[in-house]
Amino acid sequence: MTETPLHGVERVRVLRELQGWTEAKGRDAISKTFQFKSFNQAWGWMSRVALFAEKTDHHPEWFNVYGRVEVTLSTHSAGGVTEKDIELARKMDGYAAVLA
Ligand code: H2B
Repeated sequence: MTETPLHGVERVRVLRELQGWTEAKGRDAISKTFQFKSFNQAWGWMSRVALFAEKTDHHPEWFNVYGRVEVTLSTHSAGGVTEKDIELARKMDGYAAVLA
């Protein structure tokens, strides 16, 4: 998997394929706010994501309040958004879809 930051047409295309992900404000990253029905559901989802993040050695920045989880993804070592972030975003969406 390449660590080249995605820009331009390629970046627009991958963002469009994802659901609800937008450009983060003020930095080179993507963001999404997930809303779950309870803290229990949010934490369960975060646990699944955490195991995937450890396995792939690629970790989210996130902020949780009860059922809400605000997520920002970027590849720190690359200074931007790479395929690794897109892979993690897809995984997050997939795990959330199971709970919806
Ligand atoms: N996560 C993210 N989002 N970006 C990174 O550059 C990164 C990471 N680097 N997780 C990894 C861990 C690195 O710090 C370790 C040492 O491999």
